[in-house]
Amino acid sequence: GAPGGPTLTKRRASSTPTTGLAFDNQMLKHACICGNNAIHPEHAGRLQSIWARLLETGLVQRCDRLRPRKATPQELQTCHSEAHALLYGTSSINRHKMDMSKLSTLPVTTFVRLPCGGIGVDSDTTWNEIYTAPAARVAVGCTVDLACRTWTGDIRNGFAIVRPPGHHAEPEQAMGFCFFNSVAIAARLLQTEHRVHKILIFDWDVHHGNGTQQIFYDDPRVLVISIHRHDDGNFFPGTGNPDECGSGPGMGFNVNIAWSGGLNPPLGDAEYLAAFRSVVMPIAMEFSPDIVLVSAGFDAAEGHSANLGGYRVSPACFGYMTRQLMQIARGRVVLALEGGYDLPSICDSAEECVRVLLGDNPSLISPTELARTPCTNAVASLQKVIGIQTMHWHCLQE
Ligand code: 6DK
Ligand code: ZN
Repeated sequence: GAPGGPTLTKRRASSTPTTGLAFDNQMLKHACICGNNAIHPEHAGRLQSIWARLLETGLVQRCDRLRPRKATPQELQTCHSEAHALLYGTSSINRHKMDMSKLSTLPVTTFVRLPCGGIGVDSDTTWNEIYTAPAARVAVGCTVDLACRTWTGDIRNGFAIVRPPGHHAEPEQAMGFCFFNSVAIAARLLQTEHRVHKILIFDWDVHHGNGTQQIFYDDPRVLVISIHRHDDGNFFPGTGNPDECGSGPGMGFNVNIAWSGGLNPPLGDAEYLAAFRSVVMPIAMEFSPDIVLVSAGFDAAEGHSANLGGYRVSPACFGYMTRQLMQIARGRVVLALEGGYDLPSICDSAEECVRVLLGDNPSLISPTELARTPCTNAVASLQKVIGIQTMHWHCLQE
């Protein structure tokens, strides 16, 4: 059961649980010291504009806002090494308190000086000496609390409006704007603190969630399904081939829907709807999870340049995917923001997802997209993943 105490900042008079939202200003302070948003697309304006949209549309007022908190070192260490948790969970101003001997176990991770004048793990993953560590820990804490409160029934479902993102973060590797894998940590804590048996992690960010895949690769209790632009390994991070399907007891519990064929044509709703109908929903329903966690990046949305996505998934389609996932696990669905860089587009998509979580009627997918035949490359990608997964899932047979 839920531990007592006033964890929800605003308790509703009605006893019906509603959608939980998590957001905190601490996550806005993580920024490269160069201050140039044009070269660092994962910037605070993303969260600011989404939150402003949810406020001005009256959606925040209809939700329960969780009190944000920083994840503890113990929580971070459910998916990361002690050295990794210590290095990225500590501001440089608090370094003197850190046990440096722990860091010697970390393989060659040092910060580099970037051409822009800032500091980073790599040129994508910038590090602010003061503000990155608390921001990354708040992002994890928000995601964990929404997942646990959804599980206990305090809230019906939830959306963590967080940054920095997490799905590229591996046990000992920060990369691709990510330091800690928030969604993976939430899943591990559901397993250990709440004895949740079966968890589905669905990742619709346009980039493959390599960190999440790696963390649960041999675990049959966490089904990881990622749908991403792959282009035969030529799109970041390069992993996520459909033949990566799990190992040992986890064999068949990792599903990669990997689009290839570049941007001719750019993929859109028709392809994502086909993936949902033929792969995602059949496998998800056969697995029958107790809860669904979504790595909800919006960079497959229209408005993203070729290097950051190049696809044109509509806000209505993100709402549709959310609604579909609410059909399983008794509606226990928690979204956590990952990527998404075109501000108008990510605001539209996030707004639509919150409306669907609240139970409002979803926007209609355009009739053209509904009628369109998925492009040849996409059909081939779906056939490939079905061919590989068919031995693991009855629903895919014949
Ligand atoms: N770098 C993510 O969206 C992160 O999956 C994607 C990271 C892409 C790294 C390679 C890349 C650029 C591009 C343009 C300008 C600067 C750097 F983790 C998520 F945020 F979710 O395209
Ligand atoms: Zn992404």
